[in-house]
Amino acid sequence: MTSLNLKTNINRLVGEITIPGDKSISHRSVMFGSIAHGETRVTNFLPGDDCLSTISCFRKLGVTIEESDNELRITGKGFEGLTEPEEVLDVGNSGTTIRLIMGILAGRPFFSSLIGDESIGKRPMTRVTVPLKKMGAKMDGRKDGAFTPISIRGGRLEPIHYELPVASAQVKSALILAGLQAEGKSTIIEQAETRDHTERMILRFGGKIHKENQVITVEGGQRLKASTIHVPGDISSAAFFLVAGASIPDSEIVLKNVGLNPTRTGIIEVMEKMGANLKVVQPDGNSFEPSGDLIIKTSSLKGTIIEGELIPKLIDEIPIIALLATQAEGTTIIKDAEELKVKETNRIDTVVQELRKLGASIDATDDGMIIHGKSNLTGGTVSSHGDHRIGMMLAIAALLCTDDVKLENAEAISVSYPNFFTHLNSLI
Ligand code: SPQ
Repeated sequence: MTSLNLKTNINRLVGEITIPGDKSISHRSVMFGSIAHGETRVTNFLPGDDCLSTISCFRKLGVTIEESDNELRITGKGFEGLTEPEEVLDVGNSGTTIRLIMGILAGRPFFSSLIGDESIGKRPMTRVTVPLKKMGAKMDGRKDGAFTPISIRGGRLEPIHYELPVASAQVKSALILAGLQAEGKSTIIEQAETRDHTERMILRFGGKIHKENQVITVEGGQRLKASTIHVPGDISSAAFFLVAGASIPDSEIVLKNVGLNPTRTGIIEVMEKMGANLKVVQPDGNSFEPSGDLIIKTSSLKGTIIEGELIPKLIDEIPIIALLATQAEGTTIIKDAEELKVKETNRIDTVVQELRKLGASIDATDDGMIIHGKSNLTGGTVSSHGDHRIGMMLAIAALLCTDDVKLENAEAISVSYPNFFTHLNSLI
């Protein structure tokens, strides 16, 4: 457990950062590279702990993955090239790895078992195991299949017609990956649009998938072909610097190479509504995943309401948006976000608990939080609770604090942003 004394009382942040690769797209590039035929090359892959767990799982499934400084080379032999693992597959802290890999393993004619860390052991898996079992996979786990360890004996799959009970890109993706192996056409209906990186990957790897009004259809038995993937920067990582730049006086930060997939840009929408001085420059809408640069300057902010269909488009940014709201005039209400309770931590509780320690006026509700601004933040000892996004939010909060701040469990940050502190220090 690493404790860090954080930088506090910062009165200016200036500079340029190239945002590291998107975590969701990095995971999927390894998965699709592994189930496609031929050599896939991936540049700007995120070397965070979560994505390294995905590489390790696919190596145990018999896939050759070579890493050099700037590139991953994955030799895929199709779904049928995956082989029975001799060891347990350890997903570490990564919900994306475990839920998506279940969709792949459900259709493979062999036995596999999945474990993860303490946090993964508390995250619900029934949302994936129930529909996959309906398709014909044999799966089990602790508490009737709800929690890790999970065992899978995959095989022949029936297609599924399924209305997702939660707005979750991970559940949707697991069913699409199983649907690609089923005998016939599967239909998956989303209740709210969630990140669509899996759908975009299928097209990039030469496959077909159809989407209309949140109804997705995918045919089984498609042969995917290797591709080249350039992973754009992660908007969820950029979010920490957007909030820092908007809240700290005399600041101007340029964030290069940020993914601007419209299913992920909810934070831009909210910050604009709050009055942020934020510009999107040089957007490249032609790549399979759009990207561009962002410029954020010190802003005079006002409170807002964040709810409904916007929530899945900024779900991972809510901890840092809560901090932003402490620096806005008036009240901010976040609702319809009960999914926060089943992330790496219960992010409603951890955000409220830790920001209160620093002097914020914030209350938890059943499905979100209410924040009263503008607060002067003081100091204290805070903890990431092992959650990377809580750790980074607290490091940005410290910049605004007048007294000393110590962060416990700081090592969690390497899950999604290993060089976070190098980038932050370069702006001070
Ligand atoms: O992978 P993991 O641990 O679930 O990561 C998180 C995060 O904050 O990085 C959530 F805790 O992001 C999820 C996100 O919340 C990544 C993801 C994806 O890549 O498909 C989808 C979202 O989860 P969900 O449950 O809504 O599908």
